Amino acid sequence: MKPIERIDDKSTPQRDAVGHLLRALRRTPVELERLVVGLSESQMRIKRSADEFSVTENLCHLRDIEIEGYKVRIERILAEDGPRLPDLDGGRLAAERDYNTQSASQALKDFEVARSENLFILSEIQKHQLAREGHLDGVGTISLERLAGVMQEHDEGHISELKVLQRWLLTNTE
Ligand code: NI
Repeated sequence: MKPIERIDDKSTPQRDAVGHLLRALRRTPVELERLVVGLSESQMRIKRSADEFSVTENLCHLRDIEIEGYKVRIERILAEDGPRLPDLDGGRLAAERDYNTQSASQALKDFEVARSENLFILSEIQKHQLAREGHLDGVGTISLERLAGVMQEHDEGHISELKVLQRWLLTNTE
């Protein structure tokens, strides 16, 4: 059966691409919840190796990047002309903030709130505002629309990592 899509008379190919992106961003919290179901708090803290994130570290990382990375970047691109946006070092934050001692379920809740706030802004702004740009360290000039693409790719990377980790935890630990 064909999925039912909302028909919008004013839709354009560009709007459709953005709509697709926003729907993907909206699915991430649901995917994450699905990936942690059945795992205990102690399983979620297990690291397969020193340089891989545990489930808890992944969730804390996604939360902080959403709040201190994407939320700040979206707001600054909208408020300033071509702001210079610093990169965030996820590995350093994980160590400094001792992610693995934090609550995974709280991190996921906080991520969900921040994600829905970001989606609210991205879905409410005018089409021309999606072309507004900032300069992201290590990436270069980036439009708001491209930033949403970067968010989606970042989600995708961590979801794939969590899928492998979840399978491994369910097979190798209790
Ligand atoms: Ni990351």
